[in-house]
Amino acid sequence: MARIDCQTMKELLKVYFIMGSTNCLKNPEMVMKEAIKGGISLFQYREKGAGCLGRQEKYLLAEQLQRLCRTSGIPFIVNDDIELACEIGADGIHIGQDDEPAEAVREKIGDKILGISAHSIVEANEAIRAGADYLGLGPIYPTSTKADAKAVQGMALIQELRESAITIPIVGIGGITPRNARAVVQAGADGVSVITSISQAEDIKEAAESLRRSVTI
Ligand code: 3NM
Repeated sequence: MARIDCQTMKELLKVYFIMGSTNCLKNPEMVMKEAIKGGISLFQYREKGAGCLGRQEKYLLAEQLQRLCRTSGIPFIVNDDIELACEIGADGIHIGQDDEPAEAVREKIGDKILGISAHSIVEANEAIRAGADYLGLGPIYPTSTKADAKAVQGMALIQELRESAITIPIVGIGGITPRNARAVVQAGADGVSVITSISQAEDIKEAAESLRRSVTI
């Protein structure tokens, strides 16, 4: 398997749904099925926060969600947990700045997709050097989903990166909804990453569809 190409990565980032058991008001598998029907393009399993699952249940849920993704051809990314990603044969891993150094992660995962969160041009360039396939930039808007989120940065970093001719695939994250998603793509992101606006939507399928429409510009 070769590294994912830039254009394919950009397409996958369009509606990037992230979720773990603590983000759901309904059964996670039900949420996932509806999100898939609504047209999500990529999925990240992120089991974090108060009340999150222990190791064994986490593995079980990961495998269940991965199965649903596989049947629909949606790549399955794991947040942080390299061991889990490798053990279940995930399609990729997403890491933050406080996780294991990106070069070491790239070594371990070979050609799997590597996503890295960045909050400045310096972090973005380091991530690119370390072998990132895409960057997650945020929080774009206020969010209460991530307890240790950095200061809201709006579109500034996305615009700064694009003006400095950085072409790596970029996804915006943090407080993104169908109503404010278009601005993120207009600023230069290839897509939007969301937790709450899909996982806790009254109509999950419609929320995903609506995000898809918003980012199609
Ligand atoms: N990372 P919601 S913000 C997981 O800024 C995550 O890097 C962020 O959740 C960052 O869509 C965030 O519910 C939470 O706002 C996104």
